[in-house]
Amino acid sequence: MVKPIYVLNGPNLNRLGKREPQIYGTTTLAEVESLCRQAAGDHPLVFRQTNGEETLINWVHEAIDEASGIIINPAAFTFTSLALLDALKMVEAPVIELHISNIHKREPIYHRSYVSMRADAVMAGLGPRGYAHAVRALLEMLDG
Ligand code: CA2
Repeated sequence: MVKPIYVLNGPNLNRLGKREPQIYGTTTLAEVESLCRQAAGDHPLVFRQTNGEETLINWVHEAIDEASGIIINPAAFTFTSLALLDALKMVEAPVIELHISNIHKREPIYHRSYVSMRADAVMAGLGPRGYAHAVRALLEMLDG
């Protein structure tokens, strides 16, 4: 049985498309999910968002056994959560860290990502369509 790709989203991303469109665009998270499903084609995909650190960590634990790979936009937990980094270190499958905005173009507090210390690839600044690119990239990593 083919294991699904897990696309996990952190805090405040449920508000995507509803504020700060100059940074994050006008695409909603529901539309991002559709873009991901289109890009995944027949490959199964689990798409989730939470505002809670504990929930995000529990989903990473679930993905250890259940996922073929993870695309994660940890939002603010990127810069704060050693617990999330520790959970991701337990994952053997490929992990792509994704940000809608280019975090390196922003204030210095957005420059140090704990998650990047585990991620196999980091994508930032491609807007909401970056998710579709990330799904295609992950499928290539799984094929290769
Ligand atoms: O660019 C990204 O994808 C971010 O991970 C989004 C996070 C931010 O903390 C990171 O620095 C970069 C969350 C931003 C706040 O949430 C919003 C959601 C929708 C619209 C505006 C803000």
